[in-house]
Amino acid sequence: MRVDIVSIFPEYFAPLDLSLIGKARASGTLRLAVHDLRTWTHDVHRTVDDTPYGGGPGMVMRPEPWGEALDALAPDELSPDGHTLPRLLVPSPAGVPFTQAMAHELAAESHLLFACGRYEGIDQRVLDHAATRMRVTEVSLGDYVLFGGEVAVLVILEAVTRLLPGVLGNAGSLDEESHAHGLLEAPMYTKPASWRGHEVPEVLRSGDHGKIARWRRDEALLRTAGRRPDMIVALPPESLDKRDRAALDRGGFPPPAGDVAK
Ligand code: JAH
Repeated sequence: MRVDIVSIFPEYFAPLDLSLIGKARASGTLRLAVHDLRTWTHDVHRTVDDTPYGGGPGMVMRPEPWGEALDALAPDELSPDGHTLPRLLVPSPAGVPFTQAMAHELAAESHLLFACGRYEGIDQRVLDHAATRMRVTEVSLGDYVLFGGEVAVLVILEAVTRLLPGVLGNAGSLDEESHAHGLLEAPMYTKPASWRGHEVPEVLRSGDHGKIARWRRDEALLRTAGRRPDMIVALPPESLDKRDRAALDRGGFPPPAGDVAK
């Protein structure tokens, strides 16, 4: 997979040299380049922002440097290797929610291009113009505001690159993890069996794999019902069998109408 990132703070991406993402880069699984947006400015001050039309606080990123950056990194002509245009991703609090499903979708792309906004964001025409030539997705990690899109790109790339073939050593762990099955995971334990007066649940030490699987399923259901009732409601009804329903029942789910978490 090829990944290009455009930012006014390319130093933010130093962590991408580390750990498993660093290894994926070293092995050639991931071809990643970080670009300074100011490369595509032409004034002495290398200006990237200006005041917003219509007034209001803060500054908006000027369209011209972004236009040149996207022209350079997503050229109209097909490249010699015949690759298609990149998928442009723009982190924004106004984007569509980033999910594990979207991480899988992005892991199947051959080329991702990330545009990191700062200040109050990027002039909308940059995205509107780009959308006439390539797929553009404004993406949000959650309902909070950051200084800019850089940290969001680190998060998205971590979620995506760990899904690339050969990046995770233990492929089995990919389909058992939280969000793969629409439930939060049961708690995990390792040695020692007793630690500071807290014991590992007896069932996990029983060696009865059927009982362990059922216990983990019940814990996953109860945890999800308590912390993420929205995820229980979103489950396809046929994904819950009688024993699942009994577990949720014992956990007092669903709560009586009107009794919503504040
Ligand atoms: C803030 C550009 N949902 C997380 C998120 C993503 C991006 C931004 N904020 C929050 C952001 C300012 C400028 C992007």
